[in-house]
This record gives sequence, structure tokens and C-alpha cells, in this order.
Amino acid sequence: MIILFSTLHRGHAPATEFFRGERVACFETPARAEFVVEALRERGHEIRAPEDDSGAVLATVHTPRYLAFLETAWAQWVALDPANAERQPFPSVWPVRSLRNDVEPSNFTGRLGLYSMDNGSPLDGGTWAAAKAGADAATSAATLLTHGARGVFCATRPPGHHAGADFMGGYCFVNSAAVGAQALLNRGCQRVAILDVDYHHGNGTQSIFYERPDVLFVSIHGDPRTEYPFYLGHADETGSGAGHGFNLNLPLAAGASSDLWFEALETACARIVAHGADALVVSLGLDTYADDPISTFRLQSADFTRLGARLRRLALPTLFVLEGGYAASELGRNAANVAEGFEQG
Ligand code: SP5
Ligand code: ZN
Repeated sequence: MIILFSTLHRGHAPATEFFRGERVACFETPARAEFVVEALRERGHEIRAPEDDSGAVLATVHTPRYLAFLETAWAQWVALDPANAERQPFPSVWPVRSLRNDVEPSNFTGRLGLYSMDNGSPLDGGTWAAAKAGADAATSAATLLTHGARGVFCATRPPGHHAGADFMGGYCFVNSAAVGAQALLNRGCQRVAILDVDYHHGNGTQSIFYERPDVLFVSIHGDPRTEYPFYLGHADETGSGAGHGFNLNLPLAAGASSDLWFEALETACARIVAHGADALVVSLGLDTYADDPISTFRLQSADFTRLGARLRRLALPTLFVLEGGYAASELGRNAANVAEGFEQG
């Protein structure tokens, strides 16, 4: 399988996040992508750099004011105080119900909160370049798939599926899976399906396509009643307007077994087949792994091979995008198992 990887991800190195009132080392580390790309290289996959410039597609997935903020956020932060170059900003105030989000504050903290869903996504000097490279990988993968590749794997970070049209969150800034789906449509696909298997619901991806019938969104994830991102991902969210019926959430209770997870995968695959999709985007979170430090599902490494093989049976050009997964040293094996299952499936 062709693997798309950019070293620009290294410039996004979030230092800490909040946990029970303390700051702890951020779970979303540069080492994650390095483990993944090394394991894929060792198993004989071809590693390439992204080629396409995703700029035009990005501008249709995200809002202009959000992209403008993201591109310049670090420079704005450092302009406040040169010492900020050595520390990473966190939002501390958000426009929740009854507060206005239509007027962009000129204050940096005001803007950071406006464009954030949580305080768990620290910005770094290379965040924009890393996230843009992830989107470039997604559009490059779409190009390769529409020229006959059967599967392409974007070994990119930061992840993207929590990022909405105009906000970051959950370690995500740019929604690469959404960019990939839109690029596939732009390159001639009629109907695309996105299957999100990250432990956490892909609220950003769902919201971007919620009113559209051309992109089916299907997600298997921890029940948002108890699991992040808490405020989206329930089974009764089925799409709205023209998109009614084109959103399928399959929440599972925290601690759910692999058997239950693969049962949900069958339901998801049946819905993708019924959609008549001509291409598939997989938001590949590996945080369903039993030893993931922040999640509670119980997939074993061999289950990732089974996942890859099952997806191959859909017989669709398939764009894999790395999302979450925090058992860093085991991510390589689990990612490579998905790719191998898919190729040998
Ligand atoms: C892409 C992705 O997987 N984003 C996940 C963001 C989750 N952010 C909240 C992390 C909460 C960590 N809780 C630690 C519990 C340890 N027992
Ligand atoms: Zn996740």
C-alpha cells in the first residue's frame, strides 16, 4: 500500500494537557506517527511525501475566518510576548449558549476560545504546517485512488476528526478525513462513505456533512454519555435536511468487547454497501486497542488485521487516515496490521 507521510508533523509537539486539574504530558505525541511509519516501512510498504496542495479543498471544508486564524495563530501568540515562543496557549473562555460567536474578538484569548471546543488541543509553532500536510496527504491520496490505487494510508498527525468547519478540539485542527472525502467527490466520485472507527465520536466530520446526502458518515465509538466528546455521537443523530438518513452512529458502552465491536462493524459495512459508495474514507483511530491509555474498548492487535480484511471485502478504493491511538509503541504494529489485512484480505 502507498503510505503518505510528511516530516512536517514533527513541528506540532503539544507538551501538556489537563487531567484532573493537573497538567500531564500530552498523549498526542510526534512519536506516534514515527512508530506508525517505521512499522509500515519495515513491512515493505512504500513511503511517499504528499504532493497535492489541498488549499482549494480546505477552503470548502473549513470557514475562511477559522483557516485565517489557524494559519497565523502562533505568530499572534508570540507577538503578544516573545517569551510565548517557549510556551503553548490554551483557551480559557468559550462562547457557549447565549454568547455570540458571530463577532470575532480582536483579543487572542477571545479568538482562541471562539475557535476551540475544548482546552485539550495545544497549539505549537508548527501546528498549521503539520495539519496542512495532513490535508495535503488526504488530497494526494484521493488523486492516487481515482487513478487506480486500491488503498492509500495517510500516516499523518495531528488527527482531524474532532475538528469542525470552524473549530479545533480533541487534538485536531484540520479535518483531513473530510478533506479526503471532498477531494474524492471533486475528482469524480458520486457517493463517498466515511467510516470512523476511532474510539471517540468524529463530531467534526459528522457536523461537516450532516446536511449532505453525497457523503455518508458512519461511526463506531464509545457512548458519548460517558466518553469524550460528550456532546455528539448519539444513535438518534441521523442527518438533517437533504442529509437525513446519511448519518449513522453506533455508540457502544465503555468497555465493550471485540465481539460487540465487530458486530457494529457489520452494521456499518451493510450501510456503506446500501449507500452505493464508490469510495471509502476510513478515519482510523487505533485507540480501540485494549491497552490504549485513555480508552476502554478491547481490540487486540490481531483484530486490526481482521478490520483491514473486512474493509477490503467492501471492494472500494479506500483512503485510510490516521486519527487517534495513544499506546504509542504498539501503534506501529496495529496500523501495519490494518494495512496487511487490507492487502491480503
Ligand atoms: C483524535 C482523538 O482520539 N482525540 C481524543 C481526544 C480526547 N481528549 C480527552 C482526553 C481525556 C483523557 N482522559 C484520560 C483518562 C485516563 N484514565
Ligand atoms: Zn480517539
